[in-house]
Amino acid sequence: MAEKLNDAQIEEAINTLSGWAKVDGRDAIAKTFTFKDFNEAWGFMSRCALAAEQINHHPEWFNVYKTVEVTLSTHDVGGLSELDIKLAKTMDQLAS
Ligand code: H2B
Repeated sequence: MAEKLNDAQIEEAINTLSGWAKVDGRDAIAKTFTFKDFNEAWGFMSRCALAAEQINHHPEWFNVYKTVEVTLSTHDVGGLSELDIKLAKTMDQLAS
């Protein structure tokens, strides 16, 4: 079972990420990815879905045309865990 990160750990983890920010009023992080078109956005989502399945940790996301709004949180612990940080890094790699 993943362990819930405390505030100091969250702060430290966010500093290792690019473009991710804490969500107001919730233990979660979010980032909006913008692509050239729907094809690229969907390709990104497909690659992320496979990566998410591999680590059994899944994003909350919302897609409109070429933008993908992603929120990461660990539902099992009611907050953020290392799994969110790991998935955020993987998504950044898959977007570039
Ligand atoms: N994804 C996320 N984001 N948080 C979780 O707590 C979580 C998950 N738990 N994917 C996993 C699946 C769990 O529900 C299953 C039973 O392993």
